[in-house]
Amino acid sequence: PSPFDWSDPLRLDDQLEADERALRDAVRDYARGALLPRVVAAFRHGEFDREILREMGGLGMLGLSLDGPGCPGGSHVAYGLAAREIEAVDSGYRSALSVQSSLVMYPIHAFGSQEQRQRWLPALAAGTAVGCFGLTEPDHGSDPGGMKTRATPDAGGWRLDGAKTWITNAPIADLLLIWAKDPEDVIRGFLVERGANGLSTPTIEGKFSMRASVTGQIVLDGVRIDDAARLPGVEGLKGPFSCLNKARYGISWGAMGAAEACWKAARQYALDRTQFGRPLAATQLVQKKLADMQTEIALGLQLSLRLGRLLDAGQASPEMISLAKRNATGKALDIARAARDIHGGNGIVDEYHVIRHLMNLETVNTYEGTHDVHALILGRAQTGIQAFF
Ligand code: TGC
Ligand code: FAD
Repeated sequence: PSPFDWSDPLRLDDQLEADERALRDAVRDYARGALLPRVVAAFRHGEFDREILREMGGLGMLGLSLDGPGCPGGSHVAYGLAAREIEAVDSGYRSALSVQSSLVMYPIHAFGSQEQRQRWLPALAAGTAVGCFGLTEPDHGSDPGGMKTRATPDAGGWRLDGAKTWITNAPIADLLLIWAKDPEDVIRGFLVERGANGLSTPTIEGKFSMRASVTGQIVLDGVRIDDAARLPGVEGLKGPFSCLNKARYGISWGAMGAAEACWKAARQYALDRTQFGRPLAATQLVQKKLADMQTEIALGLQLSLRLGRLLDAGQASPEMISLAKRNATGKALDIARAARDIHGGNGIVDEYHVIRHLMNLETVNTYEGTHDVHALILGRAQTGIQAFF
């Protein structure tokens, strides 16, 4: 038999370990069996079911690459494979996985005290506690270093004042990781719990993208916390950026998962739909579009796998992650658009899924560093010239 499989042209499957394949298959069964049947209604009505985090926790998907208390202790590659399967259903569900794992559990694991690890990691890994990551502010998105949120020493603890926006899961989070500047302008991380006086988390309404994910603001109006709620192990921008490295890596797999879903839907549609007396798939223009999708996805997945292996070996750099995040999200957006086009008018209906992926990928291309910000990171790394300002 030919070694060529159209759906896995570069034989990614052969490059995985047996436990990685098993994890991938379990997540795929869950995503297709439990998430796909509810996503159309969730997106239509703009609802995120927090039960999903408990389900992910039950399958050992939260904090997958961490070995802290209650954590599964898998590889970065396993985490990426999970992100790919979940995002093949919806980027919003993968967002929940990314935020909980990379943006909340990872910093507690890497920079938290023993008490913080013991208290939060088991509950976050089980999905019984929901976390969120507050970095972006209304006036500081791509330049988080300019943040205005303040942490002021107050009777042995801290007082937090400021506002965060565009925060995934803020309205439902039990634990809010807030990045704020101290009086010396040093950025520090603080673990704020739901119920704190002066804390509110209004939902952002009117989104046309990521509707199956809840997004909100975080308003901190003199929120008082103990010093024990400060992450002791890190200060400066490298705190939040270290978390972003992990999440951006996962997104590189996830965006390819969404792209694969669009590609396969477009291929099937083109085989089934007849115009001018023959299937759309029998036309040269459509075959070229399918070949482009297949090529970019095969290359993108190889890139993510290579990066995952380097991360597992402790040899990856932020620039490699920028390259992968930027490539995957930009290419996935192009693929989703072409897949929508192949579906004709049906392509704009949610039951065909591609328009939902397309709208979600607009966010994925923007968050965690926009497509252009990652170009500037790569441009700086190869020219030595800072072009942000
Ligand atoms: P710069 O001067 O470059 O660096 C400041 C300090 O940070 C260190 N650093 C990093 N450390 C670890 N990993 C990285 N990737 C790092 N990048 C920088 C750097 O070494 C330096 O340390 P030190 O000790 O020398 O002070 O900082 P800059 O202010 O010039 O940064 C520029 C830029 C554009 C690279 C950066 O600001 C950036 O990446 N902007 C994009 C912002 C962003 O990605 N926001 C994401 C918000 S979270 C989110 O979107 C979650 S969505 C999740 C979901 O729902 O899935
Ligand atoms: P801006 O920074 O204002 O950028 C606008 C445009 O200007 C972009 O095209 C950008 O590329 C361009 N631009 C900016 N600077 C430059 C420059 N120097 N040179 C050239 N072009 C430039 N944040 C969190 O902290 N936590 C979360 O959980 C979170 N979840 C999110 C969920 C959703 C659904 C969305 C949409 C966003 C989320 N974000 C989150 C915020 C996200 O990270 C920011 O939207 C992103 O970093 C971009 O910031 P901005 O929206 O302020 O855009």
